[in-house]
Amino acid sequence: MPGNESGGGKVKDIANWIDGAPAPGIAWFDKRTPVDGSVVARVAEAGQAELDRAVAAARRALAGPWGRLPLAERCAVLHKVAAGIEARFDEFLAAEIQDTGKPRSLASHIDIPRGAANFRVFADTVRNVATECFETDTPDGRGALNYALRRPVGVVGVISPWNLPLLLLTWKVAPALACGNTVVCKPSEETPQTATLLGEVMKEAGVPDGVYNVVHGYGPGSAGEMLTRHRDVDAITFTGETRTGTAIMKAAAEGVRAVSFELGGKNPAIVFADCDFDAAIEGTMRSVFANCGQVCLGTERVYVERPIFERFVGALARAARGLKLGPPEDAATGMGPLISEEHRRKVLAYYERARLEGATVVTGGGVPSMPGALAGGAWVEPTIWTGLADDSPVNREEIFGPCCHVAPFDTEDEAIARANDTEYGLAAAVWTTNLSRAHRVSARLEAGIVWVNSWFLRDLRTPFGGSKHSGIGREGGVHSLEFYTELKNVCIKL
Ligand code: NAD
Ligand code: 6OD
Repeated sequence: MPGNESGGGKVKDIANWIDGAPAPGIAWFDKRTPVDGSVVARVAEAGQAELDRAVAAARRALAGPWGRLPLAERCAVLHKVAAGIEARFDEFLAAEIQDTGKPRSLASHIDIPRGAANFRVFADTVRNVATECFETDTPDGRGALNYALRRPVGVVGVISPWNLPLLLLTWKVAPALACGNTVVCKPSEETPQTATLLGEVMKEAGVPDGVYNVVHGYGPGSAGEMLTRHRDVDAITFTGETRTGTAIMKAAAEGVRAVSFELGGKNPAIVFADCDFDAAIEGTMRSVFANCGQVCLGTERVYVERPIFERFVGALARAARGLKLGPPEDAATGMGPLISEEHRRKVLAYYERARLEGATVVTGGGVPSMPGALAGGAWVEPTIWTGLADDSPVNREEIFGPCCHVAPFDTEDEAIARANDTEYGLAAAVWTTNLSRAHRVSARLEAGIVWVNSWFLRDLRTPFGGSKHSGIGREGGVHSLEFYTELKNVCIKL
């Protein structure tokens, strides 16, 4: 990406957030917006000293003000955090849009509202969960009571990616805090802004200093890796690539720290001939192209029952060609750029690979011609292929771009077998009007979530996570408590 400087706008300084205040780092790194490649912020990179300070502050707050706050008050403060995000909605929106380049319509309907919703849901969840109690027989006949108490795990390291920055950060921070933990967060280097802004909101809402800390920087050899190796961090929750999860798991093994992982996917959509055709096209458009294809739940593999295959491919391609690429603020924009020039190189390598393997490029396959300053951005064309083998890397590896391969199938068994033939197991979409088939297929798909006649329809009380290489554990609703609390058994002899 050309080295535009600021694109005429003001370059902000984004600090770490440690012990309730902005904190400098050991160096500054540039954040460029993928819309036109211009520098929009200088970000303070945390070193070991900043990390030590953040972890120490989190440890103090755990034993002190946060740990001693009654549950009802803790939950009330988290409701204030949700209200605080809403009060500064436009600032969060502007920061998220600048960091990611995503359309305003998307960020204002999903990313920022979910930031607030995550705090409300988990504040309410922890207040309404009971633990078990057993009446135990004893030889003297007086008996005993065995009951369980939930206690916070301690200082939690939160490492988050760039695709839905505030949504995915708060999806971890909210349950962690609701359960009484304190956190040190390492947001993606690509999307630093909203994490620091959230620090200000925490302070305004009355969250004690040290409960929420942010260290900025990169992964290996930088703040990310330092956080995973820090001996005073009790547990690590991570969303990102499977390869990164493997590295983090190795680091967490030192010190026997628990991990919760939400990792990559290569998710299938299965479209049966009995589907509501228009709904399937609309849903598949979203599951392939929303957020420029940078959603872990996106369906890069689409299997369509043969009788409607040609019609489906034609309709999907027409809709994809109708997507307007443009700046985030433009109401007509249907798709923004990829997150960075580096990520564009990765996605374009798959576009080239598909071409070399002889795919039929139904639409897209390249770089669009963008006007003016936008030419410096990380744009790619929405792309649809047919004709590749199931074992092509294009069909096996997560591309994380606005693209899918569409293949015909003949039987239900075949569709399920091909959908499951992947090392990942995060999500799947099924399009059918046959209720029995919907149940049957959902039960057999190897995925953490199966959407039938929908996609990314979320209820935050449900278990969320991936099987196989797509993750470890489940978060969401009461399931988050399984990671963010330790159960303690108390046995009282009567
Ligand atoms: P990434 O793994 O490259 O980075 C995620 C975070 O980890 C960043 O903050 C990064 O700085 C940090 N990091 C990188 N290497 C590290 C290391 N060795 N030690 C500690 N921290 C390290 O992922 P990304 O490119 O930011 O995000 C895209 C990926 O995330 C995709 O694979 C996508 O499928 C996945 N994802 C999964 C879910 C889910 O719920 N399963 C949700 C969103 C994204
Ligand atoms: O909706 C959620 O809670 C969630 N974790 C979504 C993940 C999206 C992945 O890109």
